[in-house]
Amino acid sequence: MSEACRTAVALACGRFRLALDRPLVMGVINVTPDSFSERGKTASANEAIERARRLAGEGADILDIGAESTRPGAAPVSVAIELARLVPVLTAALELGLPVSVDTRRPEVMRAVLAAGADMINDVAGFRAPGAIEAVAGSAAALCAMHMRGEPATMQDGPVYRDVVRDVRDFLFARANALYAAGVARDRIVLDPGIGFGKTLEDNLRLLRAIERLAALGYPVLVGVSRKSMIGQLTGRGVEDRLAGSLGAALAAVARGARIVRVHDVAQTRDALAVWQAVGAQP
Ligand code: HH2
Repeated sequence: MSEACRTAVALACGRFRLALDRPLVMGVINVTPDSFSERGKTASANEAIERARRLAGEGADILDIGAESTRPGAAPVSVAIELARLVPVLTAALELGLPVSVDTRRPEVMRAVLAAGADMINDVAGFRAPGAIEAVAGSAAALCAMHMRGEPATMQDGPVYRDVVRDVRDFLFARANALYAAGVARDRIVLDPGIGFGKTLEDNLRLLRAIERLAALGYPVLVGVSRKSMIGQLTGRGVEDRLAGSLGAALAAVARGARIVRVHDVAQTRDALAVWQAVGAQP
């Protein structure tokens, strides 16, 4: 496959085909007791289902349900716990009439949630676990392959790159090729530079500035920067107070070519994008 600039026009996403002619908003639903963005708050299944309904009402284009915290230093959970947390929320979310993604690194979990009807698998490890590609290839789900250096427990221990943009782009291109070689149609693949996953503030900024180079691989680029520590570093704000900074980051990412933004604040992000697009659409 060449690196020719093909522009992705639609994403095949399980039961749905999503047009990519405007930026899409993916709403985050954590079913974890230790998510970095909502630390200290326990998200029970009922609370997560309530949140899924609210984000659907706010206009989310995709819901992304995760049951394993990937915050720096987070400990892994067992497959059984991950599935027990995920399945009730997934089952309810699938009734809402929009695509539902599951954020997981585990092939066993991927198989189970695909059997339960998930429309998308979002893997922060880029489908590198043994058996991950086999678990997803035969489905109709969209697949988001994210770049992460190392493991969540250690990823922030002195990240070093030769050239962060080139390293991340080469990694994502290799993951897309591995998926394609396993029979995954190109219009099911999404790539994500993994903001905050084993990267310094400068690395994150370089990657955001280079989204166009990543998009030139021919796949839609997803960016998740909502409430992350990068926003805290740039604004001096705590996690609860990063909405404005997150909106700035989402607009900057979309302006550079991101097609999907993964956010906690769906209504506010949609408003910001609506205004930005209206201005941008004028000659
Ligand atoms: N970031 C997080 C989790 N999953 N998936 C993709 N594709 N891109 C991201 O940037 C990304 C992701 C971390 O954010 P959050 O879900 O808010 O925190 P936690 O993993 O601690 O629940």
